[in-house]
Amino acid sequence: APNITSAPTGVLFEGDTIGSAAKDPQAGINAPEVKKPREPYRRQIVWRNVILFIYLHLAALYGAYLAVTSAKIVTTIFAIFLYQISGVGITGGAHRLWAHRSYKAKWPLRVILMLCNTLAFQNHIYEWARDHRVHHKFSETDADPHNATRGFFFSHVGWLLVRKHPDVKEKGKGIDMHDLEQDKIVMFQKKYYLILMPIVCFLIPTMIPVYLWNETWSNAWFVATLFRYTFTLNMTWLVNSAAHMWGSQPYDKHINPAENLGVAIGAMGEGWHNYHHVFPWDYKAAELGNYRANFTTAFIDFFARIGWAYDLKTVPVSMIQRRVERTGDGSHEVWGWGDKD
Ligand code: ST9
Ligand code: ZN
Ligand code: ZN
Repeated sequence: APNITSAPTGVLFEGDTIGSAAKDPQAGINAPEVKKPREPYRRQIVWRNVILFIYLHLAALYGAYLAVTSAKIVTTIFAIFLYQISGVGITGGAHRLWAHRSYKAKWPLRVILMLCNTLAFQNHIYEWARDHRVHHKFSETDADPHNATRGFFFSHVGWLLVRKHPDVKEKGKGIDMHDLEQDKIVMFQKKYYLILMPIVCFLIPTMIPVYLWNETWSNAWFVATLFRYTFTLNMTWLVNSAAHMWGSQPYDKHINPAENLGVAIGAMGEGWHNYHHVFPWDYKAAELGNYRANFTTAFIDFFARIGWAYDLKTVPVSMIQRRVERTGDGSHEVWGWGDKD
């Protein structure tokens, strides 16, 4: 007879279970289904990622050194330019357009954003947006992929070096992704990501300096490609780490995300993170529309002017005001209510 053990009560169970009936062909069809107690969460390091990220950061340091000692100035300018446009592929694309649907974009703009996004190599849009929706819905819990309550390192990069907490996958299942499944450009990128990403993020940025202005392969690889890529990654990660720890909370003092000017500058407008967690559907990802450290908003506004971006969503001032008064930490500038927007 199959050895059926009854699990102690009060333990968590795995959703789909491999009961003894499934494992043991001899088990009678009437054998009660046995649920296996879920293993307690144990951090599982992915060494491949640890090694790749160590290489990347050492190479980026070397790239920074080459940028000041031997690279042509145009190569450094090119690297900064790539940081900006790949940044927009994340902020204006994966984040504000696809993860939050805070505005709509016609297909030519979506193609541009998809290519800029591929240049940033932060996983394909579908995966990025799924993780990000889970991050907002289950913020600062085990289901949050970069749960900031696990510390600066984990929320910055550590979460990319270990297997995800089972809650991320479990709760993430409930996230509705059908809107992105309907977007042909997103699904195209997803399908061909392993071909597109190496070409757009690594190959072309290395070849352009060599063939267009006779840069050395080494300077092109370390400055325009690896330094630029690693720098952009870190600016992005600061939103998850620094902006979930340091700054003021004018809109909601009960949550960790904060208003952080430094992060806003480096992340092209994504450092106004207290506001963003309270009003995630605002296409500005910030209260003020005056481009204060918010290049992404200027970018979207430009495309709105030529009609490629439309249905830009914002929040009525009165709604912000009520929220500031109810849950803010008191740091909001009270003057100026009159001239918002
Ligand atoms: C990178 C991403 O850097 C950075 C994102 C930052 C986000 C910032 C947000 C802040 C706001 C915006 C600010 C923008 C600022 C920009 C400034 C620019 C200047 N839901 O992942 P797997 C399930 S990437 C539902 O393999 P493991 C699912 O079934 C850097 N389900 O888990 C999945 O299968 P499939 C480059 C989920 O094995 C299955 O689990 N990339 C969810 O635990 C397995 O998923 C890398 O380094 C979910 N959320 O591995 C790669 N998640 O996908 C790093 C999972 O087929 N990643 N499931 O449906 C990896 O190697 C692995 O993911 C892992 C975990 C080792 C971390
Ligand atoms: Zn956040
Ligand atoms: Zn967001």
